[in-house]
Amino acid sequence: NRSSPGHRFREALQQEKPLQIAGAINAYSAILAQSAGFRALYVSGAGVANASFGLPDLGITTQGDVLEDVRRISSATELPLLVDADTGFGSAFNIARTVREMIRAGAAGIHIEDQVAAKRCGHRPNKAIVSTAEMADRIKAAADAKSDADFVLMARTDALASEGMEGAVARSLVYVEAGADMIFLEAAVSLNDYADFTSQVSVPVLANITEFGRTPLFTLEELAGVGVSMVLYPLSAFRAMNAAALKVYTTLRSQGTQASVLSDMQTREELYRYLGYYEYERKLDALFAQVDEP
Ligand code: PYR
Repeated sequence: NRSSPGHRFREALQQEKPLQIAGAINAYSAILAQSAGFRALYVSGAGVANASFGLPDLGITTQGDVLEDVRRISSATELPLLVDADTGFGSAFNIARTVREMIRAGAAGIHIEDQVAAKRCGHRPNKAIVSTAEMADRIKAAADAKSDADFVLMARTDALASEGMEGAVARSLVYVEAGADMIFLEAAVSLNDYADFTSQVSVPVLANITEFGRTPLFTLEELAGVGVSMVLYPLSAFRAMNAAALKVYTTLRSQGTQASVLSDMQTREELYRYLGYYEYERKLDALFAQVDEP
């Protein structure tokens, strides 16, 4: 489908090499990221859990929780959205439903990972993964449910930590065979890891450049040099927003005024500009022009 979000994601992948994918924690962040020039956005599972529910990224949020955020974000932007679907939110029929509902919610693609359902953040210790066969079944169920051939089905492997490069490559080849269009290699620790991986896996590969995790903050140029096709920044803006918010809250409590932190704030004028506020207001004025009473 040439106009589908999945098709637009694949177009973006052709236009930008590697494709930078920005995490958008909510609809307004999506507007900001779009205005900064990104061609694709990301809905992070950790982000949904942390920001929308105040919960850790431990597989606690549900399919419906993520879908609600996807609907809100996809409504606010033209950009294609890659969505974190954790382990698919259940067994085969649940995974099929995840794919159908994600398409309906406006997602361009999802990634499903090979961790056990009681998943952990990809950059934390003691992750456990399911068998290659079980993960292949997840991918087959998802691929079979695609109503749009362009919808992107990405398999994420967390195998590097427990099975090393050999395991991660062997698994990924099986996942591609099962229907994965792209691979997310989670928690690589060196550029050599990516070079090694991309030389053996022929589909587009995503690098997750999340801060304070196991992967160093490799630059776009470095990642381009080792065959990476997509570079993800899932929570970068969110972390900055959180630090700014805490500073404002503590300043209000300690100083009784926000005067000293005004420079950390986006102004009302800027907010209105990104929202197109004045156009809405003009429309309102035109629609409900003052009619003089007789
Ligand atoms: C997350 O942001 O939740 C990822 O899995 C990358």
